[in-house]
Amino acid sequence: RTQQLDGDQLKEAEETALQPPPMYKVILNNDDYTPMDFVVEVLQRFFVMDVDKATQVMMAVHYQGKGVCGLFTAEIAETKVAQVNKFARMHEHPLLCTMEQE
Ligand code: TYC
Repeated sequence: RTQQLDGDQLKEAEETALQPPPMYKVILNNDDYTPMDFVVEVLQRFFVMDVDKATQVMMAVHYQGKGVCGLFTAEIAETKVAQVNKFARMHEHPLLCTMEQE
């Protein structure tokens, strides 16, 4: 349903429309059990990294505890998190993917 806006509300809506959308970091978390090769495959499959880049990110997560896989709008970040966690569970690995606002 169309809503009537007064002058201030219109100005606010116009300003909001000009703002870039909030961005979310998709985070991969380290654990002691998920095989390194599986993490590399996940990064290639869901974050379109080549094997060298995926290996770099995987090792950074392994040594630092967590790492950023990419920066996305809310809906895309939520989809990536759900896809990675589903894929990990399907293969019975504890790999955990999360997101946080930038
Ligand atoms: N720490 C795991 C191992 O030694 C590898 C690993 C890396 C797991 C990154 C999760 O997000 C992760 N097999």
